[in-house]
Amino acid sequence: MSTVFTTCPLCEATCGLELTVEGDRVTKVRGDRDDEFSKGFICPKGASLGTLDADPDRLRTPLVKRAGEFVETTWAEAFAYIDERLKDFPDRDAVAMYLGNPVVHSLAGGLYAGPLRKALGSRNVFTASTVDQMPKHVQCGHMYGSIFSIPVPDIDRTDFMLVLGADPFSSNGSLWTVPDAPGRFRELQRRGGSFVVVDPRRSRTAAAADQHVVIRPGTDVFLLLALIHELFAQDLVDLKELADHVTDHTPVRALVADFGPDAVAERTGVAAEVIRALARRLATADRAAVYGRIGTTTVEFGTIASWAVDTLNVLTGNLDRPGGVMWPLPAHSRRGSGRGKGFGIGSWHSRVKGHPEVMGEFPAVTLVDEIETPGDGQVRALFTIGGNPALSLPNSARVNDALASLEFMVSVDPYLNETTRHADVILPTPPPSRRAHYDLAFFNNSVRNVVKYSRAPIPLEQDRVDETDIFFRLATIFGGMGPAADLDAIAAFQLAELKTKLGADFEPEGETREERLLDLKLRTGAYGVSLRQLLDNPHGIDLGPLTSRLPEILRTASGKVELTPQAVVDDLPRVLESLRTPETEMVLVGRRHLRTNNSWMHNVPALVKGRPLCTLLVNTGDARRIGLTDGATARVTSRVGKVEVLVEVTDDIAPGVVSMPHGWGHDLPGTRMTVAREHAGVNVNLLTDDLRIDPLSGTAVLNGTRVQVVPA
Ligand SMILES: Nc1nc2c(c(=O)[nH]1)N[C@H]1C(S)=C(S)[C@@H](COP(=O)(O)OP(=O)(O)OC[C@H]3O[C@@H](n4cnc5c(=O)[nH]c(N)nc54)[C@H](O)[C@@H]3O)O[C@H]1N2
Ligand SMILES: Nc1nc2c(c(=O)[nH]1)N[C@H]1C(S)=C(S)[C@@H](COP(=O)(O)OP(=O)(O)OC[C@H]3O[C@@H](n4cnc5c(=O)[nH]c(N)nc54)[C@H](O)[C@@H]3O)O[C@H]1N2
Ligand code: SF4
Ligand SMILES: [Mo]
Repeated sequence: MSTVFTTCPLCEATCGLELTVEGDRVTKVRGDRDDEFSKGFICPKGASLGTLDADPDRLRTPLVKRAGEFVETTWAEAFAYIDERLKDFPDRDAVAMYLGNPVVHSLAGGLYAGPLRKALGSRNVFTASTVDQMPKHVQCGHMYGSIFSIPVPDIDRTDFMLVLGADPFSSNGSLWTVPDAPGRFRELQRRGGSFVVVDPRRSRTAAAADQHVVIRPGTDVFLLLALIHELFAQDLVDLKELADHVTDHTPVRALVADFGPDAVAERTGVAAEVIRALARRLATADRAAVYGRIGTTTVEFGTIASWAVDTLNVLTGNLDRPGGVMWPLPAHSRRGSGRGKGFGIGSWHSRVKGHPEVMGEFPAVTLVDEIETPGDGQVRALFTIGGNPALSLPNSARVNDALASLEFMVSVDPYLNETTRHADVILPTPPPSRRAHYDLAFFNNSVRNVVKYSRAPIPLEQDRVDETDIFFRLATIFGGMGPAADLDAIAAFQLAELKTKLGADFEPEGETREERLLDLKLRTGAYGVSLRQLLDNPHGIDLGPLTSRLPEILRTASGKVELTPQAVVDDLPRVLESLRTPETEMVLVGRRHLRTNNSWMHNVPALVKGRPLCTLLVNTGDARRIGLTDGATARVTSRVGKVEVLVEVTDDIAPGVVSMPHGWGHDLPGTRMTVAREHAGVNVNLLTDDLRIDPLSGTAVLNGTRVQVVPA
């Protein structure tokens, strides 16, 4: 029996875990009380890591489909088969790739997702970002010149937080790495601060807040613009030390002129007086932070709403200031020069609908168009990497049909699920206990500068292949090097190149290719820490509170924060037009539960036990009017589809709004997820509309879907 420390890869909170390992099994999981960052915090998902890890449905061996049936094969055969089949698709745009959420949670994704995309060389790359946070990347690209420069609330030092469309008490934070978010919010209140939550639902976070502002879904953009309006109207604009680093802020006043509190009150459902008071509270707090998440990004005006969030932070002088919103500085990164080329989209366009490329990818909703539409460049083959588009993309019925029509499909995924059942080859990834961990993505979003590395708690079995090697192998196959290239030789060559580029005069150390790469990045990084130091500190190293990074962080051509990007200015008339269009229908929104993780953790018994989690929340008054009772079944219809779902009647949801979580609907044929099948639930994305997107970012509108609800 041994005790091993690692980081939980299941959500963005990056909690330290203490694992008890007996033989090849994790027999106990606890929060690591000595973890420098999470200090022992753990949630039910992390606590179930041992069961998840040992899930008997988890695939161990590659599967290949022969005459419609999956059969086991060896790794060498699987890779050789993929290499062979790819020869049928000389036009690289015919081969698409979809990268899902777990890719950002692994060392494999962090180091090799980029090279993998590049090696494929197809314009048809899609990721879960365009059903999620892409508006935030685009906004930060426009304002700061870099899509990854997303400022995060400095919750431990703030006095006031305004939270819109996020439920960190359930999601544990997103684009915001904040282990024990509930504890930090409570600590904020204990030291005399407060927080306000804007949400159509009384979420767990809203319930704990000092004030819950109930809003009509999809209308945060109007509320945010009205708050900006009020800062000017009440003479509350004060950029403080920011003034030198921001382009002229005075034009903003005219941009929001039509969005006064009285103009937006009816459409948002938020009284004008509430908006005025909120603006004053935000501006008069010593240190304040505005934070928006899913409810502000997967909506019609996601990019404008995201711009408005940070514009509020700028106009109150809270950007880049302790207690405001700040940029972390990860140990594997370096400081910048403060200037760059800026950001743009549309270097190329999608074949069928002409969508501009954003961050080198197309909107996930248009993957189906590219598969369905014949002609030159039609997508006929697909690689899904850690993604479940069959459940996670809007208009799932259409997605499923499209996946079924592909000539060739490969999935890098540990499960035979709703998506991978369509694959010709499944390459299974090892469980969390068998892999090394370093958070290349989330150290970029964390509320303190921290760094931690852990080796695989249990060594990988001989007959298995690490996900890093799967990615690397696929990249070499895409690159035309065949199914058996010498990965070590290629890695050594690449490491040498990078060494020269970074001007390193030392030999990177480590047991694996990935360790040597990390060591190089770390030792040439901002703090000069080494892999060796991280190995000596299994609970992580605290590099201190966030510090100001202006102007060094900027990559704009002007060397300033661009407060009025042209793309935003050009889209505002569309926002105004929408404000003037009344919206009276019933609308559907999403939610998350502490015990879920998108579509793929419903196979863990402890996480799905008890009352069903996949229910339709209906307001008490609406239920009475429609004739629905608690526990009844409702039929919900939208433009794209129809589902029947269990009803939960509650006052926690606003009138005129219904809420349903995503990631359910596990009753499809041909999958191998025993527990999930028993708790199948219903796929909400049979209702969400693939034709509705935020055009500035290509992001799907998943909140605010118009629906009709009747008893089934
Ligand atoms: N209606 C509605 N739809 C939504 C959302 C919503 O709020 N409402 N949310 C959206 C958001 S924010 C997101 S991020 C997407 C998620 O969309 P996806 O990323 O497409 O879906 P996930 O459910 O996260 O599926 C993850 C897949 O990765 C596999 N997997 C698990 N661990 C690993 C691993 O270590 N390696 C690899 N290679 N694979 C692994 C799982 O088996 C599963 O197949 O869903 C989006 N869809
Ligand atoms: N437990 C758990 N944690 C997760 C996940 C999970 O599936 N389960 N998924 C992970 C992923 S991939 C992501 S992206 C993050 C997301 O993290 P969060 O954004 O915190 O996600 P949610 O918990 O869905 O919270 C969104 C809230 O927005 C509200 N909402 C919906 N529409 C609107 C609107 O138009 N306006 C406003 N103001 N509010 C609205 C919903 O009622 C809900 O309370 O969570 C991550 N963490
Ligand atoms: S909060 Fe997230 S990182 Fe922490 S234990 Fe839970 S799932 Fe893991
Ligand atoms: Mo997400």
